[in-house]
Amino acid sequence: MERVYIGLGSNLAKPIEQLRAALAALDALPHSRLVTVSSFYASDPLGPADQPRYVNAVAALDTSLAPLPLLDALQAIEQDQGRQRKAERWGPRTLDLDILLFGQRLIDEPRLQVPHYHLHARPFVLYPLAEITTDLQLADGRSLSALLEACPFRGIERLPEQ
Ligand code: A4P
Ligand code: MG
Repeated sequence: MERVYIGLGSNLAKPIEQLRAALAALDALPHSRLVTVSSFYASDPLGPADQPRYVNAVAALDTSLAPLPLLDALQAIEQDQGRQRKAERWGPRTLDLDILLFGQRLIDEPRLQVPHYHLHARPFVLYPLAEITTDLQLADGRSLSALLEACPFRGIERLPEQ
């Protein structure tokens, strides 16, 4: 089993329910076990400003799936929850599931880059990740605490227990 961190995000069609449904689907994945989930956070949209705020969270999953089969499974969950892929970058979506970290792997394939390329710039990823880990070192040598220091807690808000 390897420990994988997955970022969840939604800003359409009842985001909190979208995240809850996604967590149930993650828990039901074969060869996998959902270990922990962070609090849910409301966050200002990154990208086009004319879209609703997001709800974000990070989940820890232990899995023996290989990276690409896991990506396929995550994309199937996104599709099941009505995700429509549009040309607009960073536009609104019912559900986005990103592989943030996959054990200590460095992956650079056409369909998958891990660690997630933009994790360092996203408070709605770093702060929930910090909530469910301690002393996290990324496979590329960066430490989560250094990334947090460079990324202020701004534009996000921890939601009360769901
Ligand atoms: N892909 C490559 N690496 C990965 C990875 N580590 N995890 C590829 C998941 N997918 C990965 O993603 C496009 C392709 O990225 C996939 O087919 C996969 O092969 P997508 O989900 O189809 O498209 P996207 O999500 O619109 O593109 P992108 O650039 O990945 O967007 P992001 O980075 O996911 O950003 N604001 C707030 N507040 N909260 C958010 O959660 N999310 C986004 C989307 C924009 N603004 C946001 C939020
Ligand atoms: Mg994505």
